[in-house]
Amino acid sequence: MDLNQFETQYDHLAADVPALKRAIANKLMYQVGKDPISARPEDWLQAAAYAVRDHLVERWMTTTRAQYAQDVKRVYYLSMEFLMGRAFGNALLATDLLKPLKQALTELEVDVDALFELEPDAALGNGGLGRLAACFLDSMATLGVPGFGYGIRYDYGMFRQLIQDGRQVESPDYWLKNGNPWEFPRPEVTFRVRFGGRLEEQGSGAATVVRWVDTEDVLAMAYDTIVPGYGTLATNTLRLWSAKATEEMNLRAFNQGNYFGAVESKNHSENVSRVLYPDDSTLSGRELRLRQEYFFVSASVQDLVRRYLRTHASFERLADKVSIHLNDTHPVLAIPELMRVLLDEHRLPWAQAWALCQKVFSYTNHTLMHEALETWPIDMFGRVLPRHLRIIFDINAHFLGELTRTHGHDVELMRRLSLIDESGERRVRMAYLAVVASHSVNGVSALHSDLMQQSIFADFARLWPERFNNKTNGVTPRRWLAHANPGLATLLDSRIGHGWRRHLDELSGLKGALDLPGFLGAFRRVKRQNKERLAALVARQLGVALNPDALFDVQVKRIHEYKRQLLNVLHVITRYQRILAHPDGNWVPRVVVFAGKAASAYVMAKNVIRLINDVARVVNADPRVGDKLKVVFIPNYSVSLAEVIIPAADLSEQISTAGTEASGTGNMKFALNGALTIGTLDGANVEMREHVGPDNIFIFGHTTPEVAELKARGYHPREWVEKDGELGAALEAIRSGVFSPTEPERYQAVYDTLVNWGDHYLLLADYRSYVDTQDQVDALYRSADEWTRKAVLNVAGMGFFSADRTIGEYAQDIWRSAPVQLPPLRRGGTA
Ligand code: 4GP
Repeated sequence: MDLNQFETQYDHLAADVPALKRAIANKLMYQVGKDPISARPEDWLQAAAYAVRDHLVERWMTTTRAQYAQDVKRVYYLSMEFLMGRAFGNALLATDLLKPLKQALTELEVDVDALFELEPDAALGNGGLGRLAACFLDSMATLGVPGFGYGIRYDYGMFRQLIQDGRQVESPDYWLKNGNPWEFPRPEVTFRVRFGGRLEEQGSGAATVVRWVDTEDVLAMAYDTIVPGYGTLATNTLRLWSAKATEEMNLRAFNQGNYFGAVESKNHSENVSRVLYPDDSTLSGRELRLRQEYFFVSASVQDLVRRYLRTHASFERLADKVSIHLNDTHPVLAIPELMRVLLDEHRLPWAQAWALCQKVFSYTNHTLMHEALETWPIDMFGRVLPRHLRIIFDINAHFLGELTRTHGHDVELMRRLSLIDESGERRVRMAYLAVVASHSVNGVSALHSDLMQQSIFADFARLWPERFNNKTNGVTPRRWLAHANPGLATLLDSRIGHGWRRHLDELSGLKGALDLPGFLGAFRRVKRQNKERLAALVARQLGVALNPDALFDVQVKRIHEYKRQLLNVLHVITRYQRILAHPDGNWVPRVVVFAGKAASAYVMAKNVIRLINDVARVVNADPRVGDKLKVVFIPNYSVSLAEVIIPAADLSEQISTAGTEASGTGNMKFALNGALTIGTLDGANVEMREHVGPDNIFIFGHTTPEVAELKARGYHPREWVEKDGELGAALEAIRSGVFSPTEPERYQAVYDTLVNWGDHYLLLADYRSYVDTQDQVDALYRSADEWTRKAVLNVAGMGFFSADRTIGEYAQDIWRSAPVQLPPLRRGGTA
C-alpha cells in the first residue's frame, strides 16, 4: 500500500490557540453532536479530549509501524488492575498542550478548571498494585519499551466512598456514564473465551489429543487506550477486555414473548467484566473472580499469539519476541492457557511448550500477607476450567518427578512444594505455579524480596536461587510531580532545568541550590500554596477550616490493620489529651489528614474509619483546642484526590509494622513532593532512608528482626499498656466512649483487638517510640529553615525512586527487551 497517500498535513494538529479552538469546536459539533449553544460542560470536556487525543494518534501509528518493522520483542504486562486516574492532564503533559488548550477553552468561554474536575477517574484498581501498573505503563512508553498493558474494562471500578454519620458507605462507580473519549472500541478484535464443559481424549501416551467440548462461551472485546510516553514519539497501548455475550438474545424465548428471559443469558455472560473486586477477605473462593481472571488472560494470550504469528511461521522465536509479565498471581492462569494454546491448538510437544513458557513468563509478588496468596479449590477449578486443571496436574507431575530425580523421594518436600495443597480441601496454589513456570520472580523492595525468599518461597529459593531477584518500586515523576505539583515543577525548572522529568536523578542538583538566597523561602511558598489548595478542598467538602501554617500530617492509603492508621489515631488522642492538660502550652499547630477506603467486608478497617471520624468530630468541635489540632477524614480517596493531597503534606505517615508492607509507593510520592517521612524500617522506607540520608527522615519502632524476636518471646500487649500512662489514657478514652458518647461501647472491639486479643500488628509496642518521634517532628518544624532544608534534601534524594529506573531494570534483567527506535520528537509533537 502506498502510505504516502495517507500523509496528513497535520493542519488540524497545529498546537496554536486558533487551531485548537477550531479543533475543539469541530469535535463538539461533528463528533459529540452538540450545538455550542446547548453544550453542557461534559460535552466540552469530550470535545476537548478528542481534540487532544488526535495529537497522540499519529505517534501511536508511527510507533506501532516501527515496532513491526523492527520486529521488536514485546512485553505484555498482565494485570487485573490498572489504577489510571484521569487521562487528560497526562495527555496534555505528553503533548505539551496545557497552556494553549487552556487559552483556547477560555476564549471559547469555557471554565477550564471546572472542566478538568469533571473527568472521572479510571479507578480500575484497589491500591498500590494497580497504581504501580499505571506508573509502569507510563515509564515503559517513556523508555520506548514496546509494551502492552492487558486488563479488564470493568463497567464499575473501585466503589465510591461516602461518609455518612462517620461511617463508610459504598456506592457504585459508573465511570463510563458519559462515555470515555480516551478509548477506541475494537469490535473486530474479539476472542472467544470458553468455560465449563468436559474433556474428550483420543489416542494414548504422548499422542493423546485432548478436546475440550460442550463449553459455555463468552466473547472478549478489546478497548484500546493510548499510553503516551513523555518527551518521545513512543506510545504504547493499554488493551482492556469487555465481555460480550456470544448471542445477543435467545430468539426462541423472545418470540414466545419472554422478553426478559431472552436476554438473561446475555446478562449473565457479560457479568464477567461488570465490576472490579474490592480487595477483601471474602474474595477467595469466589467463582466469578476465577472467571474474571481466566477471561482476561485467555483473550490476552490469544491476542498476543495471533500478533506473533502474523510475522512468524513457527514458535521457535516466541521467547525472543514475547515476554509475559504476571502482575501478582491474578493473571497466573495465563500459564496453563498458553500451554493449552500451544498443545491443543498448535500441537506442540509438551517439552517444547513448557520450555517456551519458562522463557516467556516472569512474575512479581506484591505481598506476603497469607490471606492474599491465591488458592482455588480443585472442585470449583475443575468445573470452571477442566482443561486447565488437567494441565496444572501435568505440570505438577513433571515438576515433582524432576524433584524426585534431584532430591530423592522426599515426601515432606514434595508435600510442601506441590502445586496442589493437600491439607484439607485440595486447592491449587497459584503463587507456586507462577514460581515454577517463570524464569524470574521478583519482590518490590530490597527488604520484601529478602523476606519473600525467607518465608513464602523459601523452599523454591533454595531450589532455584538464580530465579529470585529484587526490583524496588518507583513512581512516575510526570504525574506525581510535573502534573500534580506545578508550583514545585516550575521552581525546579528554574534551579536545575527541565530534565528531571525524564532523568529524575537530576534532582540531586537541588543540593547545590540549598544555600542560594531565597531558595528555601521559594520552596516554602510553593508548599504553602499547595496547602491552601488542599484547605480549600477540605472547606468545600467538609466545612472544616484548616490553618495553612499548621503542620500538615498526612496518612492516605487503603485502610488496613497492618498499615496501622490506628497507631496514628492513638497519637492524635494523646496529643488531644496533652493539649487539654496544657491548653496554654506552646503547641505546634497540626492538621492530621486521613483518607482511604476499607474493603467492604473488612469490619475492623471500617471501625477504624468510624473512629477517625468520631475523633475528628470531638477534637474539631472542642473550643479548648482551636487551631492547635484539627483532624479530617477526606472521603473517596482516589488518584485525582491524591494529586491534591500529596503536594500539600509536610509529614508523610508510613508506619506499617516492620516486615508487612511490601514496598509502598505513596511513601515515594510524598518525599518527591517535599514531605518528610515518619516511618518504620519497612518496605521501601529502608531504601528511602539510604537515599535521603538518615538525618532527613524520622524512623521509629521495632525493626523486622525485633518484631520476630518479640513475637517469639511472647508478646503481651497489656504489659506495654501498664508501663505507659499516656498509652493507657488514650486507650481508655477509646474504650469508655469519649469519642462516641451516645454509644460508649462502640469501640470495645477496637480496644480488645489491641489490649486483649493479641495486638497482632504491635501498635502498643511501637506507640512510645512513635509518639516521642512525633515530638521531634514538632521540634524541627519550629525552625522553618531547618525543616525546609530537610524537605529539599528529600526531593533531592528521590531520583532513585523513578519508575523509569525500575522499568529500566525490568527491561534489562527480566524482559531483555530493547527500546523501539524512533526519530526524535519535533517541536509541535509530530514525527
Ligand atoms: C501492594 C503492596 O501492599 C505495596 O506495599 C506495594 O507498594 C504495591 O503493592 C506495589 O508493589 N499490594 C497490593 C495488593 O496492592 O493488592 O496486594
